[in-house]
Amino acid sequence: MRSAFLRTGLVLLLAGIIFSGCINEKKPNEPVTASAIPEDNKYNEELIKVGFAQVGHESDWRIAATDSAMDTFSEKNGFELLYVDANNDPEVQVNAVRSFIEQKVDYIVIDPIVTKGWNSVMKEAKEAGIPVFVIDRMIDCDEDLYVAWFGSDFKAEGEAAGAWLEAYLANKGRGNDDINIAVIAGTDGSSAQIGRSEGFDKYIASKPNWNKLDEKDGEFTQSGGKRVMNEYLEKYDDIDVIVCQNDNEAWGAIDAMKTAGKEFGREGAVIISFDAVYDGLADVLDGNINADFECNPLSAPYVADAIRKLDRGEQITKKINYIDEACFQHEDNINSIVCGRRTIDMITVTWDVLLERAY
Ligand code: GYE
Repeated sequence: MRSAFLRTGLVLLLAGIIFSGCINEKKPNEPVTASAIPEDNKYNEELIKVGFAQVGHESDWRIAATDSAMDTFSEKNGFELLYVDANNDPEVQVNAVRSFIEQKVDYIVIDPIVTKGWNSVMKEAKEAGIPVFVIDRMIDCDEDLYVAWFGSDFKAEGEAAGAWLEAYLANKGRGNDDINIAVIAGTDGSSAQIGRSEGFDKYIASKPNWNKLDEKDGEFTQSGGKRVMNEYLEKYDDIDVIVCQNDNEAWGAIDAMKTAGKEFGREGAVIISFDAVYDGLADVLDGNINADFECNPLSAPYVADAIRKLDRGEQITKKINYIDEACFQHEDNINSIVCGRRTIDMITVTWDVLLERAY
């Protein structure tokens, strides 16, 4: 968290501190039972036992997603939550799912760090008769091994960023200039990285005057973003656009630019970001980030609804479920962008927009 705007977002700040306090207190890989109910408590038997294998705690987006899951799968909502923070380690995450199977949970929820490596454990869950839900990042396994997925269309986010950049540069009279683009990617092999890169690369491929200098993994963290940006500043003299695949990486890139005395955002190199968390949008309002493409972290309530349906014996018919998202800009100069068959309104960030932010 880095913006001065936080001072005004007191409620959010307090919530964040309380929450991140909770997260930091436990060891990353240790399974945690969210509801402290004694084993022999009769009420416990009526709770729906859910095991959630979370990616880690790498970003503000992730903290918001975990917060939402803790809130949703709470005892007061009728759940007992077994929670594992995999600390960005795919092996830990697969083992967490195995431990949920051993503990005979009623349902498993996975936010897969990377798309690959899931078939065996997913088959084990199926054989044990435990329904699995996938959220946020996508999984690469046989579709009948999970009930449904809820999350964002990452490729569409990348395409929206490309369409915005095209419109923005045209608006500035730079539509035919040579444009050097450096990308700070998210965790290599995660569907969020794969989709955002694919979507944006489509635009790069269609513009002969856009040149992608580099794309390196910043692991979706502020420190990763800073490290990669420092490498780019050493290597390339002329960077026109920096694409950061999440807000934390954008903050890291901004740190590196400031230290190097380089201008960015409204004053210099265009900065594009994804997630649009509260602090990210505060930087859009400030003009440090030029445009931010939302990714909604609040998918847990959709899973809870689906679990309740299954519990009542109803069917879940829709396998792939996309959550709606918006696109934000600093300058009030682009009304809408066209992406394939979609027309998307650009929202210019104001104080009102910022204060309405749920995460
Ligand atoms: O963009 C990033 C997080 O999977 C969409 O993971 C998510 C990404 C999000 O750490 O901030």
